[in-house]
Amino acid sequence: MEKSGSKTGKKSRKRWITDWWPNRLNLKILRQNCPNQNPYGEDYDYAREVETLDIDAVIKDLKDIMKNSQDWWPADFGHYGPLFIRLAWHSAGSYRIYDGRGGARDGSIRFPPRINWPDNVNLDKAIRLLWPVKKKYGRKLSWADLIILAGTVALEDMGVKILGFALGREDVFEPDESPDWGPEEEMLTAKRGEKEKLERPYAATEMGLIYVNPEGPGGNPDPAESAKEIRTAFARMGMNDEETVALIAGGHAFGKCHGAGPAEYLGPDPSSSPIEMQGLGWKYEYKSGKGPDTYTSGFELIWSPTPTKFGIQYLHILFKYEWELEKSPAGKYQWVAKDAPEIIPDAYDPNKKHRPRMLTADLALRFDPKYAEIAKRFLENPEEFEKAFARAWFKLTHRDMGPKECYLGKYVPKETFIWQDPLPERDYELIEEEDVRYLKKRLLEELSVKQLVYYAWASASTYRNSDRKGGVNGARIRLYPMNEWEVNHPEELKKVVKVYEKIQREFNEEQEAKGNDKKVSLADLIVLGGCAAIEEAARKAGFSVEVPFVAGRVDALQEHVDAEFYKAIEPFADGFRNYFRNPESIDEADVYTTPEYFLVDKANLLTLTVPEMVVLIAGMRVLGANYNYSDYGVLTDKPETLTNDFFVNLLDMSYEWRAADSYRYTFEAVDRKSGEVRWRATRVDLIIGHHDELRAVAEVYACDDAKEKFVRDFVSAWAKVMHLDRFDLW
Ligand code: HEB
Repeated sequence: MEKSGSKTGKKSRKRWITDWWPNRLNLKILRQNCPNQNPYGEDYDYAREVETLDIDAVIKDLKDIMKNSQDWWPADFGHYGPLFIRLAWHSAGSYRIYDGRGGARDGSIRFPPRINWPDNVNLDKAIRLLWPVKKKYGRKLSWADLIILAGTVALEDMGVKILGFALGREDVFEPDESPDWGPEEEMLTAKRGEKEKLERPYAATEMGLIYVNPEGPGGNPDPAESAKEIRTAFARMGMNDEETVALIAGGHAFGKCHGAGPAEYLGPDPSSSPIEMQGLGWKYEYKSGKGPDTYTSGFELIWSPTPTKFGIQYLHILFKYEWELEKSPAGKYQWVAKDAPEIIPDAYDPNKKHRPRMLTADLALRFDPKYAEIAKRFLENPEEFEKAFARAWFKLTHRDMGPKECYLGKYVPKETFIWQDPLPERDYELIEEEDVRYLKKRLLEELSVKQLVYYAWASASTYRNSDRKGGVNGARIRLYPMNEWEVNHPEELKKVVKVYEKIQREFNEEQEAKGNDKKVSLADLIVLGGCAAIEEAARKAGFSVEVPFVAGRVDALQEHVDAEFYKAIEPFADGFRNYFRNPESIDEADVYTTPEYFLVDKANLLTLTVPEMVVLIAGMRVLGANYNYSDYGVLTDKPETLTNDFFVNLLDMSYEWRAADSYRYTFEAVDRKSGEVRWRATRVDLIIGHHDELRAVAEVYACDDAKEKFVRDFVSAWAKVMHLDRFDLW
């Protein structure tokens, strides 16, 4: 057998299971970053470690290294600040609101695919320049925090009055494979035509970019068209026009673009570079290949006469001159200011001066009427501009960290932002054991098991660990826009909420009458309803269990809800409730469009393991908590009873399953003997019998000795989901 890279020069590559069966549902995303793979060990607690960090010492060290140019990668203008800002921005800027993935919180810009993206050329150098700082602070300072801190300190060092900074981003030790970044076979696909452009859910407009092509859409230097792309890309990042203009104009106040020579001298990305490069990539074999001879993006330009000092020079120049299309030494379209004097310094030669230059994407801020209006306002009001930039930068770099409770360190800003999912402060006593018992009884008197389970799940399962947003706390489900989400049965929801509110009111009034300061929140009540229903359903199955419950949730008001955000993320699939909005879109040849793919995707966002996912599906089905309370997958004759019937009947060979619609979304089980239709189910149900690994789990729970195990495991998986957003309990 030939080994890869053998002396004959012939390369044979191993084939992986995903190569042979590309449409096999991949469960690997539920098994990532296992605690035993963390070299710091299983009881490493980053939050505790970073609390003891001397952040002022780190800031001082950062300011020193920023101005200490290294021969192996010299600093333009003697300052690494602009490079560090670009690093932080590219670390944070891959975040997309759609699923909360990407972003800076886990430091995964250090790993493929992100480190290899064409957009991230030479950020490997930026990370290496930070190594001495990382080395000095070790376990107390994650790369993820260090990268964002470096960019933020750079801004401050170059004159921006920043808003603050929060620590608390814990590193991963393997790349997160859950974000679907788009097809990874080819980068910069827009060149192949309109159709190839990345669609939702992807944040970028082209593969390999974190936002847009700087040269213009697909390399076409049209500023107005570029503006459209920027608007789309930044909206997917959750940024409005004002934030977008502030970020670009603020960011490009600094630094330069690098494209000193032709692209063909540029070596491969870090992962494809030879072993002696030790993780660095993009070796540039043109002249010295560094300093004045650097190739990063292939553009060669400097925006501002003061590239290491914050200000409105960029905006001033943008509007002052007419712009002429030219090509960079690397042959890329860029713009030069017509009839402008040479007012721009050189990055290395004090005797050299340049004319101002811009990217097509920069001119978008002038040639798009909406952007132009904002940009001019900023130009005329420099203080407003600085404030808007600082706010947008803070949001950009913190929005994937979750609520303020997750922020650590002494520089956390006092101000609260709507995108942090703020909650009011609790100013009453918590309910106690006897209240819990009483309230559970009340809930069961007024609502059915399936209703209680449905709405507890509907509330809690909005949580996504990617950006720690959503969850049951705040009882936002009763507020706009979640109260209008199709998956929440808006009409039914209204009625159910009234019942919860009635029970809440009665209880709280009674407490007040007794002179107690005790209250129950709607959010706690919703969770308690789930507990009561599951305990009741387990009792009916012959098991006595208590579903773990920790009181302490509060109720948000409408003003606490980031309505625009929650409107944008309305789910179109929730396999746990057998909900899938567009069966027509199912393409079995492309696993990424199937309901079962989105089931695993959601399980990942809920931090579930494979067994937890499987056991939850089975439990939710027998409890009847389906969308529209349909009977899909309710493979039991005793609904609302917590039996392992789902597994038993799914694996029962007396039935034969057949597709029941042309989309192959729903199926029927026919009794092999009588020919009668016995059950109905969806792809999400059947995948559990089809997929080898899921079936292996299902077999465990279908066994005669697993009835109680099923109940216990369901209860603990359920309780986990109900408490995912309880950052106060960490
Ligand atoms: Fe930027 C740079 C593009 C946004 C910041 N940028 C750069 C470059 C390019 C770009 C091409 C060059 C690179 C090299 O080196 O060559 N951007 C861009 C675009 C956009 C942006 C297209 C969208 C529209 N930026 C941005 C933002 C920020 C920034 C938002 C922040 C905030 N950048 C930046 C900086 C720099 C850049 C700082 C510089 C770097 C150096 O100097 O190194």
